[in-house]
Amino acid sequence: MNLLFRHFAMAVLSALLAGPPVLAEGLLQGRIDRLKPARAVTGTLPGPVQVLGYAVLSPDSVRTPGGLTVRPGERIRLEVWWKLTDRVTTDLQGIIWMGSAVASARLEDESGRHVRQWQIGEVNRQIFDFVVKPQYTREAIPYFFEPAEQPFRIGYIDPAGARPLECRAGVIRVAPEVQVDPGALCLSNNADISLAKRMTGVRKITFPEREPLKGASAGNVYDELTDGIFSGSGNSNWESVFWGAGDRWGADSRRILFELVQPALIQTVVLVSDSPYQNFRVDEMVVEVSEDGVHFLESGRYDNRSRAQERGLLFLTVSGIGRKARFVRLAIGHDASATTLPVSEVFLFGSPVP
Ligand SMILES: [Ca+2]
Repeated sequence: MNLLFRHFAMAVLSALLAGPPVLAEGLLQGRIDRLKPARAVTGTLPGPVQVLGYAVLSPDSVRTPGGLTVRPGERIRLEVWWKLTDRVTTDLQGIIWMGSAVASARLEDESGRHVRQWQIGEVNRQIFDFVVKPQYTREAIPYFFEPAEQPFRIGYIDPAGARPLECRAGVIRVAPEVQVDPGALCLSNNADISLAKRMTGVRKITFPEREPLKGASAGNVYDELTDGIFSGSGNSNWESVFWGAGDRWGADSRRILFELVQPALIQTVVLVSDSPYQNFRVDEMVVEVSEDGVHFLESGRYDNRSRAQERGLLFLTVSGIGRKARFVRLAIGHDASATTLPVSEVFLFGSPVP
């Protein structure tokens, strides 16, 4: 056991023992061992139950130098440590919030003893199954290169009052929703990408057949595609361009053409569509590349039907393209139930070819 951990374990142990000892020594050692991956939370609130800490238990996750990393959409087990500090007479409901995802269960220990049956000072853990779903905002923009720590909250409510009595923040290290090769650059120079990872690789954006409409806060339909997902208003739907539905899939009327400054090896294309309503969304994308602007070659197709069931930011992604191009053309489509195709942003990733 390394010294630092021993220090941490002793600190946790003294926190657990703040009340009268309630556990046999062997049991306690077992609990301390279970706390190895835990992150402690500090401070107290007036509620009768405190959150001491939590641990992420996820067999499918990978350990990276920065810590345990989970993937968006992954179902993980979150272990929460509760401590009863005052008498509880009603049912309480433990809750985990992350973005728009919520996991909730009656607050109880592992053997099913409800918090009403606990002794004051007692510490227990409870496991929540939980889907990792980051919620993106102007303050928490999507990322493509490295994992990032995403906040979540642990708390509980009194079902009668429906009022959170306790709420604590934690973080989970979450891999990018779309992972881009760390060696690539953002050729489309999108404002959401750090300056070190982007360049002015696009000379001109055009709409070969028909310009889209402007969203409520869009400056113009060209800049809107690269000025940031939440730029200006902070509302990713207002910061979009729109096409109406009604054209058959395969029609050429909703295409976006990027002319690059110089040839580049195109790796990944991401089109971000904000879908606040079921009928506002883009379902399909075809990526074509060309060296001369005349002969185009289909290089990938996004067609994930399950996206039709999801709201929020949809990332239509084609990766592993690996083709040299001076022109990249995207055609977008929808299935029968969509009426409006919003495009918030388009990211082109790759490397310039000298
Ligand atoms: Ca935008």
